[in-house]
Amino acid sequence: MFIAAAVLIVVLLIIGYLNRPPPAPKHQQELPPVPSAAVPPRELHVPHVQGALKIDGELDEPSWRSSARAVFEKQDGSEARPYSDARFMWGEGVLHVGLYAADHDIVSAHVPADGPVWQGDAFHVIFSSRELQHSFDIGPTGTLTDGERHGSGPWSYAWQSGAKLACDADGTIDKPGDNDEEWVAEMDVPLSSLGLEGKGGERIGVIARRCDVKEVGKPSLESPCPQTPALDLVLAP
Ligand SMILES: [Ca+2]
Ligand SMILES: [Ca+2]
Ligand SMILES: [Ca+2]
Repeated sequence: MFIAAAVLIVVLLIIGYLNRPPPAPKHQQELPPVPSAAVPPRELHVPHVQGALKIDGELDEPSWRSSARAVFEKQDGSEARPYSDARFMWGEGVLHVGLYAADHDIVSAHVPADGPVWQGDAFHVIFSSRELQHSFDIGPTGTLTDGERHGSGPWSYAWQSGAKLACDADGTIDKPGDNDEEWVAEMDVPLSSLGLEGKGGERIGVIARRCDVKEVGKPSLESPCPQTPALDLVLAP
């Protein structure tokens, strides 16, 4: 009788182990802190794009010069080194996002879209509106992992934003010791995927982090990763 009960307990423990929830992705555990009410998000007016953009990872269209810009900071509020910034424009139902990362040693995670791209060098951009968050994790080879979550629930990477992304690197990705320069992401996010209609005066919260690793899967060189202030994007009329 005792042996049968012991066997039953072991079987139940094994079933419980096999059915355990998967571990939370690394970046879910390291999400930027939700800004406290004492620090209101910084309002950033997002201008309308002038002329067409070629989504090629080069922010060389003249319109990018007048985009809204936020510089990444260390935890003490000083400008992060290596330098990185996030740029925003909008128009024709799309939010244009430019991400610039100075980087001497560019490392990619070698994962497919919607994989753990944050194991390599990556940007993590999180848009928030009420109880809904949308994340865009971007690696230097142009891999996008986009996800959605309700409140503080789990991220669903089955969610597809329909964003168009291109990255460009000045340097050699995954070849250390040859002094790379920078990598840049240029992305068009459909405003409808963020719950916006694409009208002047609409707002959405955003915060972006940039993590710089020396090797795939290793912790970021700077912890916590530099990030922009919490921003409240306002679409200019
Ligand atoms: Ca371009
Ligand atoms: Ca996805
Ligand atoms: Ca290199």
